[in-house]
Amino acid sequence: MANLRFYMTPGSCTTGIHILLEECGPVFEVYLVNLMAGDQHSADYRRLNPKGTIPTLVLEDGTALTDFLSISLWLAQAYPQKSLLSDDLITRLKTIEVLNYVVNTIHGQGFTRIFTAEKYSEIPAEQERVQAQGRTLVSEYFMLADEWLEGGGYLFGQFSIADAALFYTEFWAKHIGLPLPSRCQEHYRLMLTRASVDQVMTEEGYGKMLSEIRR
Ligand SMILES: N[C@@H](CCC(=O)N[C@@H](CS)C(=O)NCC(=O)O)C(=O)O
Repeated sequence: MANLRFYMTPGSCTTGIHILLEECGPVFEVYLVNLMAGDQHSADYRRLNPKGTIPTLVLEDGTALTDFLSISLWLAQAYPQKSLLSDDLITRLKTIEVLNYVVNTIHGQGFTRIFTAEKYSEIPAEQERVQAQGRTLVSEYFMLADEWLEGGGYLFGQFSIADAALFYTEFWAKHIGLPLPSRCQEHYRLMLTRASVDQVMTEEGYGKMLSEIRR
């Protein structure tokens, strides 16, 4: 049977899926997608993922899953012993709600403005405004995540697919010097204590920075 094939870019949203893959432990092959070079637009990649986005996970039977939600739900189902998603229906649904918010709102509405302002305007002065708006939005969006972390620790008592998603956005905030609200900061630190996160950050080239990024 073929291995899983994981299409990723270090330091991108695929970091969250990379963490979940390490938590689950399957053998998988890594394919680096160089976004700056435009690999995501190549004909070969578009055949797998017509949206031209990462992550993509190709399953053993050749099925390509092409977004964070579907891949993380597949991993949670395929490795039930890892308890990445609660057995309780309402907690499951709430986990999916939060994950969706992180990926589509914090990332999709907020960070996308900061990292890809050129998609919003071709005019440099306007791009600066779009980035500033992105920073304001991300700060607002994190306030809601901070409320969800009221009890401290992980979002839903134990580590879940939503924590992996929240982590990559927290890492981005730290990376661009955007202050995290206190509970998100604690959640970020907690995530950095996990062996899978340590391994992934090292493999993705942030090993030398680990002491710095723990702050
Ligand atoms: N909703 C998508 C978002 C994925 C996404 O936007 N990924 C970014 C990288 S973090 C990307 O592929 N960008 C490609 C581009 O900007 O051309 C998902 O859940 O996977």
